[in-house]
Amino acid sequence: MIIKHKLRTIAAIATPPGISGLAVVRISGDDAIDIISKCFRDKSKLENIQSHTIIYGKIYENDRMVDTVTLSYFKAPNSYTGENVIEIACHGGLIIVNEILDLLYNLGAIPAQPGEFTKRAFLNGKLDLAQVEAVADIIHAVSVPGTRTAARQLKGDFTSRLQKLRLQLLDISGLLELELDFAEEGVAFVERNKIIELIDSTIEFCRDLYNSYRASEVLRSGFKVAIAGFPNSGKSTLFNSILGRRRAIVSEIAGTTRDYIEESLFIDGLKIIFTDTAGLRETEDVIEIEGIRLVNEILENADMILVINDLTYGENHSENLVKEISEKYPSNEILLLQNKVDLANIQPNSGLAISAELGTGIDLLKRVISEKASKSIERISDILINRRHYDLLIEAERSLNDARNGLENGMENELIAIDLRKATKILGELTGESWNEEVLDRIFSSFCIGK
Ligand SMILES: Nc1nc2c(ncn2[C@@H]2O[C@H](COP(=O)(O)OP(=O)(O)OP(=O)(O)O)[C@@H](O)[C@H]2O)c(=O)[nH]1
Ligand SMILES: [Mg+2]
Repeated sequence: MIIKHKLRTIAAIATPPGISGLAVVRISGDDAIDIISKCFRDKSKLENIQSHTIIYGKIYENDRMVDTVTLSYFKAPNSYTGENVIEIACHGGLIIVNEILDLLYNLGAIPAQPGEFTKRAFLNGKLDLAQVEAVADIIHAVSVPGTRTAARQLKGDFTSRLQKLRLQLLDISGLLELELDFAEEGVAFVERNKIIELIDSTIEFCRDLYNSYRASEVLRSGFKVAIAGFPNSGKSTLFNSILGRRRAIVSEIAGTTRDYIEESLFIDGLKIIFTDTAGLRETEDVIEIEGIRLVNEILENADMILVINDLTYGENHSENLVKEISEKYPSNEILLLQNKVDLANIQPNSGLAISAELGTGIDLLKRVISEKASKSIERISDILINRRHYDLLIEAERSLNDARNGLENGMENELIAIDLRKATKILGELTGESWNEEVLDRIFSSFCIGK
């Protein structure tokens, strides 16, 4: 049950700073109309304003006209936040929009915190938590499919699906508890195999979702490709060749790259993040040691690792390195690249032959990467799973398994019902049926001001 909070009226700029045709200042709260009426000339228009209409007028600071604006009015509860909301569309740029905002503060509004408009929408029951997270994902989206998934999530289909499962679990817990009252008569209100069926389908629901975590991360932030290999194998040359510009320093001195360099490209609508790393070797150089330590972190977080072999030393020169990396990061896609094919007099049997220097094989490599990236998002369902969801789903699965084992081992109804109710509560946290301030703070800290 969400308690309606009485909160002060907030204001913020909702558009990005900089030169633009228009900018929007948003104000939300009980006093929105009152505050605007103190600086908007054409009072009669404002007094008669209808919800979901736009009026044109002028904003004044005392007797000085600040700007000509349009006001869009959304009367509570039919607004984004569920409160009275006015959006002031003024001229863009840095000066006017800030003057209007300062004016609103002087007249009684307070600065909105990051995501506070959306937080109020949640507190007023306009959006559930999964929808709130979808809003953040839409704003930060780096891929077309990611935006589409977030838009589906915003529509609320996921919430309805989840809600249905939760209600079924709650019904069953209720029936199991009811059976206790009739224990002496030995009445069973619900068949055991029906309960197991429902538990199994809920477990599958959880698994499907948490298995799409990696795909969701790719849609949310990009497909990460790390370039690794021995020093001088041509990693930085390849990095530059993929980007089509000279971004990293290339030299014939082994150990040129120390710190890692990250750049991204959009290939077929997906953001691909490439990272050039320090060459892997035994070294005494402290900076290089630190660079190599970072390589491990990068490889661990990568979706795909390109291991570059210098073909002039033979095609099996990096064999042990590939083996070591595959064993260390078994879930990562690993691709061996045989570089410097222009210098070597051999056509390798393993890996993809390229010349980072001359650009040979780079288009094919990009195609392979793009295919792997597309494949990695196949598992996506109707919600972008984030770390919070992932942890909750694992926890819910655990409780459901406990309930399932309990049923199979003839455990008492009461204990099974406890596990089922626990799973229901955890699943409820996904959409915010149950929530606490700490969870909300964490979610909204990633929002921008004005949203
Ligand atoms: N002929 C030829 N030379 C290449 C090719 N790729 C890289 N090189 C040369 O190999 C040397 C090393 O290249 P880098 O790209 O700096 O190698 P790296 O793997 O980044 O090296 P570190 O940063 O030291 O680990 C440079 O002199 C490059 O010009 C290639 O495909 N063909
Ligand atoms: Mg380098």
